[in-house]
Amino acid sequence: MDPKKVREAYERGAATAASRQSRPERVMAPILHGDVPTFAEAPAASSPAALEGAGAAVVGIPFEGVKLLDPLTYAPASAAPAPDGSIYYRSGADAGPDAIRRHSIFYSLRHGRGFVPEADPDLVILDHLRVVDYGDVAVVPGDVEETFLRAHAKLADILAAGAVPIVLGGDHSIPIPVFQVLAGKLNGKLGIVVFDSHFDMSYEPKYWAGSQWARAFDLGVVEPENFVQIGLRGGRESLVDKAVAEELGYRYYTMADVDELGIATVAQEALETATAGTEAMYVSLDIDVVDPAHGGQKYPDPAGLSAREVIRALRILARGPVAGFDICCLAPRYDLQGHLSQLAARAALEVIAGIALQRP
Ligand SMILES: [Mn+2]
Repeated sequence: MDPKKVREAYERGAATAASRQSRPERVMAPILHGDVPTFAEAPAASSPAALEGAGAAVVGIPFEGVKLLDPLTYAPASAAPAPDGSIYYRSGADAGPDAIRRHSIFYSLRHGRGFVPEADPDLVILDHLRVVDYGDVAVVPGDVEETFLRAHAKLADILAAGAVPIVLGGDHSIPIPVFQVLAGKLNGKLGIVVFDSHFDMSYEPKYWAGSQWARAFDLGVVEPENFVQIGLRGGRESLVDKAVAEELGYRYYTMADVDELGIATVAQEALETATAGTEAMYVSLDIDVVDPAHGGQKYPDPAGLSAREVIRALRILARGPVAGFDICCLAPRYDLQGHLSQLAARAALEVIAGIALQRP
């Protein structure tokens, strides 16, 4: 066909459609990969140069972690069905970043430019902060060392641009590369606030969702007096972990403490603890701290924080010097209605709002 006639046919077709008031063109959301949009339709940053001027950079670390081979407690991620006798086989945190991004479309920055009235009645995130999505770390399932090397590289790009990493996990090993890279950039100390149902105070294995805080203390810039855990509960805590927590002497709040004091008091105290004499604060949200009524968890432990409590706590903490934030242990395969993924997207938005509020 004559190329000129091809073009004319297309133009006539478009004119006919326009006369019938059909939508003239599709607006494509920025797509990260497959059917996954960028976080809240923020621009995709596909190179370090594209991070320039960003105040917050979302990055996924879809790493399931390393499992211990005890069929009564944990099982290898690749084993399906669970081995005989397994009472605790749930996985799927590697699908967390995609699920959070899909649900974040509800908070598209194109919709209200990041208007978050609860954070502040006049807050419009994009008036203060450039938000970008730096994609995912190319994880290597089962190879924690290589995965963390790759994570280091992407996180270093984000910090070099002066942006705060908003990290979507992955299991609870994924804070390790984040605070390792952060520690290298700081002159002073780093405070850490952890939301979790569990102590996670193992010393070994080296890189594991359970020994991550030992690796934080190893850095030399995280002191127990600036370390806080919120939401511990249930009948699965380890006596060893408790003994270690008391040896270290850091402050932790069980759910019973939260009930007694109220989440606002707990969050305010945590902010003061994590920022006393420190240069910056890292916040880690293991989504299993939220009540499993929402579904979607690797390690559901009933009677956790409500959605309102976790958002309120993050709002208070995000007024502090947040240098990094992660959400981990979402298991989308158990999030049948998507409500926990939605809450995770909302949690990330709340932290970004707090960062925006501190910018001119
Ligand atoms: Mn946990």
